[in-house]
Amino acid sequence: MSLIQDVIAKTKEKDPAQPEFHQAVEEVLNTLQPTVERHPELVKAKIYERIVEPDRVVMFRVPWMDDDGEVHVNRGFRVQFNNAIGPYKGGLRFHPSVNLGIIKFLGFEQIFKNSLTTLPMGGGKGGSDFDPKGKTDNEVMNFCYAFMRELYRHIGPDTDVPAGDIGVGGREIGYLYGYYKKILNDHTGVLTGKGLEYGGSLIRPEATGYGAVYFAGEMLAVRDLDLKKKTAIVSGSGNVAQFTIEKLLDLGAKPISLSDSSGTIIDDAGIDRDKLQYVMELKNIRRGRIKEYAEDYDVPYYPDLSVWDVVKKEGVKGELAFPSATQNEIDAEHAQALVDNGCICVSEGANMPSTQEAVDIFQENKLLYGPGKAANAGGVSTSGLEMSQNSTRLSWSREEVDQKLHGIMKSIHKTALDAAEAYGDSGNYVMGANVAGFLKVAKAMLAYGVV
Ligand code: NDP
Ligand code: 2IT
Repeated sequence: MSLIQDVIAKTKEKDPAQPEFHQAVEEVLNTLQPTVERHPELVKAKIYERIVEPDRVVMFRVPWMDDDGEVHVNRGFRVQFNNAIGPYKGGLRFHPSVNLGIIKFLGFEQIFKNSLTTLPMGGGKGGSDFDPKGKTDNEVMNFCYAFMRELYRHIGPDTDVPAGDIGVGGREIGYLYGYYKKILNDHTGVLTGKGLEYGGSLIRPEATGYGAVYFAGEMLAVRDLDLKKKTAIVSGSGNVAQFTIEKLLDLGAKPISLSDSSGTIIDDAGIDRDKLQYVMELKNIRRGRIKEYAEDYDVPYYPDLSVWDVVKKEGVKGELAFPSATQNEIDAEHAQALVDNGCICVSEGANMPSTQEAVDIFQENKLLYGPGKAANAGGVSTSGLEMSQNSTRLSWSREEVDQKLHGIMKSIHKTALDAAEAYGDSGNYVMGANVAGFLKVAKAMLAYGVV
């Protein structure tokens, strides 16, 4: 058995109940064979065996009380995966589906994503199986305080800097940061995605969605194409989906879809700025369901179907796809439907939204396919810029941050393309992103010796 296959097999054997983590490890390692051949020093130092093992896993009990005085117990996680090139960095996800395997997959992906950003950040991820849906602000606050009551001892501005992910946005970061500051009496850059009044960065809320669109623009430019007048299929309706739509509108594309875990809307006339404003109010303030969009704008609503189910069922056409909800939302049949309906470019706002079979179909059909760890790296990149501003106690203008974000996305695109070329699979962004992200971390690990 080859080294790579051996590491994959052992990873599965050790933690058999972590399918998402296995999928992420397989996806990365299966592209790293050329590095095994060219870098015997990495093989000798057992870097491949070491990189799939987190530096540290923290799991904890989170007891909290709801508004009726009932006690609940959730589980909290922080996986500090690798800090070879900088402090652990990565989001917190609050969603009922969260378990150790999901946090490990996200933390593992984050190592390579953060390496690609050009900024000094290691990989980590955390979260809880807490479901913020249907909870009052007071209950969310109680939960965030209870979560931070344990997490605070494991993080720090030079140790580990969490941020948002699914179910963790500005409101949650405010409560988490407020409690950290209270108990430590430190006003420091320990979380990113903070409000502007207390150390946040302009453009951080926008960054993941904007970045995914910038990345699509870079991929299209390779074939002398651009975003103008292209129809874009977007999934989700949260932070990433909203700002993907905003940047698509800025650059002249036509977004036509949105979803949440209850269903999907398709708006053939296009989601314009007024409708986007409505969605932001609906989702961020009223915390309502996307079904209301269909009722208020008289467009079709598909209950219990994902955007990609609807693409398959109704033959929805669009040149661009921006999966921006969750992992494994696009399977092989969805991918084939996208190809059949004229899709030429997929830029992943979500983490691992396409199954391996779906990725194979995109690549066999020569789509421009930007994997999440490259395409959605704008979010964590801007978190890195927030850390820099906090360290220097300065804040940069919107234009400055946006320009840096755009520059980083261009650099990630070029780095991935160059590595794909150099390691023998020209145009393969998956392989290029994995190889480039891996080599930087691997060389740092090598420099430290066996530690
Ligand atoms: P939000 O919580 O703001 O929004 C998530 C959206 O996806 C909601 O519309 C939600 O619907 C939907 N969704 C979540 N889980 C599921 C599910 N299991 N099935 C169907 N729909 C689901 O999260 P974000 O927009 O921040 O995150 C979206 C994706 O982007 C995630 O994969 C995340 O890891 C990734 N990402 C986020 C970054 C960030 O900076 N926020 C950075 C890089 C990647 P509902 O409201 O019904 O739950
Ligand atoms: O998946 C991700 O990159 C994020 N959720 C953002 C992490 C961060 O630290 O900003």
